[in-house]
Amino acid sequence: MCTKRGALIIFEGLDRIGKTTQSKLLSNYLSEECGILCERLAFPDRSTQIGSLIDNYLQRKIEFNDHTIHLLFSANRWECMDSMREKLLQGYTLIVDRYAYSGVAFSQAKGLDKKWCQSCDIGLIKPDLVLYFNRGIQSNCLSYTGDERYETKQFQEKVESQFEQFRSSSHQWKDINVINSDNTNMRDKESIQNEIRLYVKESLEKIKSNNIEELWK
Ligand code: NYM
Repeated sequence: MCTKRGALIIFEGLDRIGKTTQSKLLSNYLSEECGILCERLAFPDRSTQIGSLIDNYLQRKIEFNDHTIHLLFSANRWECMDSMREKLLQGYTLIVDRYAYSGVAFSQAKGLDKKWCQSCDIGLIKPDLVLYFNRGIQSNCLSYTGDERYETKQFQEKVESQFEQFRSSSHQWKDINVINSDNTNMRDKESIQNEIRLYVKESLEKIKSNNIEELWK
């Protein structure tokens, strides 16, 4: 029997911008209302041994230098590639909270070289769709009071300007504006979800073969 492969759909953006809520809503919608095989994952995947090192680093329990932690984030993606490829070929659509774009944007915000950052993730599975949660650079609607590393307003602004570089670099990249047009409030969850569903539908329809491409090649 010939099964069409699933799609790789990535949610990207700053911390606390609503990616997790929206990716869960999408995953439930696809599996429960559309009957589409679907799984949701997140990077970092804190359940693996490498993920546990990353978790300890983010919680400030251990230290790594910036290059080392970048490599660990990348390794954490690579260790999942075989099972992700297998799932896609079985027909599962994978909804993934963060991917290599976060890897590059967060490390570049710390001053690491872009080419070096990207090189570690060359050859990962190429996404069919990247939904970038965008707040508009001027908005103050998000507040950062978290305890994890990186959760400060100042650092998030640096990350945001690094994310910008990807926006026009790929036709799989779609901006989801999470702030209302008056720039004062978050848009309601339903309208964001409806916009996401349209992009996802379009992306699923475009998959015509089982071919899986490689990222940044
Ligand atoms: N992060 C995430 C990175 O710095 N590099 C990466 O490659 C990835 C995938 O980890 N602040 C950062 C972004 C977040 C933090 O992610 C934890 P989350 O989605 O809050 O679990």
